Amino acid sequence: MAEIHELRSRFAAALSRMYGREVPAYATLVAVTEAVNADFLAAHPDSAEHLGSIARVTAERHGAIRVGTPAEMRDVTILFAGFGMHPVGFYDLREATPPVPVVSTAFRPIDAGELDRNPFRVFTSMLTTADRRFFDADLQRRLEGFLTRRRLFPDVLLSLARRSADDNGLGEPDAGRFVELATGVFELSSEPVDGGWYRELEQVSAVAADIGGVTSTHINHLTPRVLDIDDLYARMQARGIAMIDRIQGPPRWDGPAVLLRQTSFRALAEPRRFAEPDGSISDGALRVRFGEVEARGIALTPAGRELYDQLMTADPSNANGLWDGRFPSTEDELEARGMAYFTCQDGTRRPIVYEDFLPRSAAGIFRSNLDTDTSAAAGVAGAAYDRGWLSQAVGRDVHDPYELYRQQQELGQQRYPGEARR
Ligand code: OOG
Ligand code: NI
Repeated sequence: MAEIHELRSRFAAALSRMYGREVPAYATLVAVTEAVNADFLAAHPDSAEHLGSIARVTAERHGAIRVGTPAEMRDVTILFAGFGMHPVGFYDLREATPPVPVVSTAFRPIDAGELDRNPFRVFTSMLTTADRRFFDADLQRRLEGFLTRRRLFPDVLLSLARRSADDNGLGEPDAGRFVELATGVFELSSEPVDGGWYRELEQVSAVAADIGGVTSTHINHLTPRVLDIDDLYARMQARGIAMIDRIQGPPRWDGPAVLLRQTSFRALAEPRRFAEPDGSISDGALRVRFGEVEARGIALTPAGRELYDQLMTADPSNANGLWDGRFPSTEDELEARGMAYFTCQDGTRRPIVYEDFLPRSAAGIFRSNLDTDTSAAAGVAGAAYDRGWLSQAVGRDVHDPYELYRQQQELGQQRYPGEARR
């Protein structure tokens, strides 16, 4: 019997192997990440594992996929539940500048033990086809028609996933079959792309073409975790790999690592065949897949997050030094001001790692494989999507991340009474 966490580890490892084969720059990224982590561990043996064991950090990955409809989102929910990954958080990337016409959630383990065993997560976005600021009624109808006709996940895969979720794992050979089928659905298809349809969508929105212009989905990046992202960024550039122009998230500073810092390399053009309106097949290229790397810090409470958001608006790279003096510069101060979550382990205070994403960074990362931005029509009402709507759509409660961190903190305090606070 392979338990659910073992299935999740095998799934993450299989995706990483597949992606390394297909996107060589990703294999380089993983190799450089491992080198940076080894050097960091050697230089800081006492603190390197403060935010997670080196074993966890080495295996840690997140991926991203994009789907087109609530029904596809529901199937994704069933599939990932089979790996012990559940929807957490709601991200509305339509609010970013420039906007991205999707709403998103992250599928991940939700309890501390499962996160420790393997924290694999997948950022999952759904195209907002009903939003008139991006899609007129005719295009909405044709897009939804196209999307309803495709099937991303075979029934046999979804029934294995249901069984795994019910029984907390699968016996062999079903376990192997489940991991193999699940990995296969996220492989890039070699089917010719309908050129006319793809280009029509691209005119309106490159994201719409990426999602709704093809009959399958694919993993569009995988992200290893690094202990020093500034060092990683410099080493990748030194190897001649074109990175996006900055590291997203909190600025580099001497205080505690909070939330999430991320950066990526741009997607490279990959050969793709196109079926043309006259029936011919032509050779072309699409820039679909990229690589990303991230450094994770402490999870902030709503109060901490509010201060973080204020500072990010006022002084995103700490160029004016606004962070110094205003944002807590030690874990003691974070705890005293109620701005971050902590738990207790063997009688000592341990920070709770941020397991989620940041909408502003996500919108920036999203554009790593898009050549053009989408603009929202002015003076047109948008479609309402929120966490409640998404819960309805997927038939499952989409968890509130703050609630999960708070529970994790309380559990720690119960296990080590009186030692949660120093
Ligand atoms: C998702 C981008 C968001 C992150 O790490 O913030 C993301 C996408 O490009 O589909 O993965
Ligand atoms: Ni990502």
